[in-house]
Amino acid sequence: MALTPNEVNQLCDRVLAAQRGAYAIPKLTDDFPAMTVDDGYAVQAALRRRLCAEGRRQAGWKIGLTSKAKMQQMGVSVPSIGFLMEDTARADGSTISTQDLVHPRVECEIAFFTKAELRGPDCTAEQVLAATDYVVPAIEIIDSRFSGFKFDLPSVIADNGSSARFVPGSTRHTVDALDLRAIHVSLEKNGEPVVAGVSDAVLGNPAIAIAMLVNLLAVQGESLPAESFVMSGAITEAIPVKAGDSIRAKFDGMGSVNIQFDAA
Ligand code: OOG
Ligand code: MG
Repeated sequence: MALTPNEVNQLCDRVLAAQRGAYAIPKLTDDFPAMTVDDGYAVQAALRRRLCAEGRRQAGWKIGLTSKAKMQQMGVSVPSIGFLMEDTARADGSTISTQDLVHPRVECEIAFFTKAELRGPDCTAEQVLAATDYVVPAIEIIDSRFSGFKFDLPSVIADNGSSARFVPGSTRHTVDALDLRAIHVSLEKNGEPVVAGVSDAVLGNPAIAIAMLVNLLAVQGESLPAESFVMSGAITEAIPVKAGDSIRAKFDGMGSVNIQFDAA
């Protein structure tokens, strides 16, 4: 670790202010070039403690940068995890405000809801599948707080993996009813197809990404509690959106998720 506890708190304040004020800031490593991935997780943990101390509740976790398309888009080569708060969930079919976001992007993911605790450091995809109650198609709205959506790994981890909003789809599926490696997804913006992919883009199988998340949590001395909602990472690159856009994410055999964006 390169940051002092004081600096960790200072960066937590900086990120939280940018999240709440919906403004972009320079990536944190511009001021703290020696900052490490562990420092990023220390800032993220401070952020989570701060929100929980305000009485907000955590819904689960997310892992990101798990597909080649995303790693190439963001110039980062290692997956990262972040937390999801209940008050950032939005319903399928809802209208989402862009006014409290900086430069939002949307991405298609498979989300898992767990029925048993999962614990690293040796969690496997098989254990994940056994502990999964159901999976749903989902949209994640990411919104880096960094100027130009440009960052490095320590900075994006401190910014909670660009987490902004998440939209679980309404159709639940048990894992034995699906081949999680072969879900074709396509994203339409304002009725036009913009990007498509197959779920094996996420580390070969999104269940492997969840196992990796559990193992990364273990490094922080934590387990994944039962009844966690977990996003397994974008299948394709993320697509920028603005007020007035409508988005439909279609997951073959799983259903679709629809949202619109509004200035109000
Ligand atoms: C980091 C978050 C990546 C995913 O699913 O890959 C992510 C970013 O690209 O801003 O959520
Ligand atoms: Mg994501």
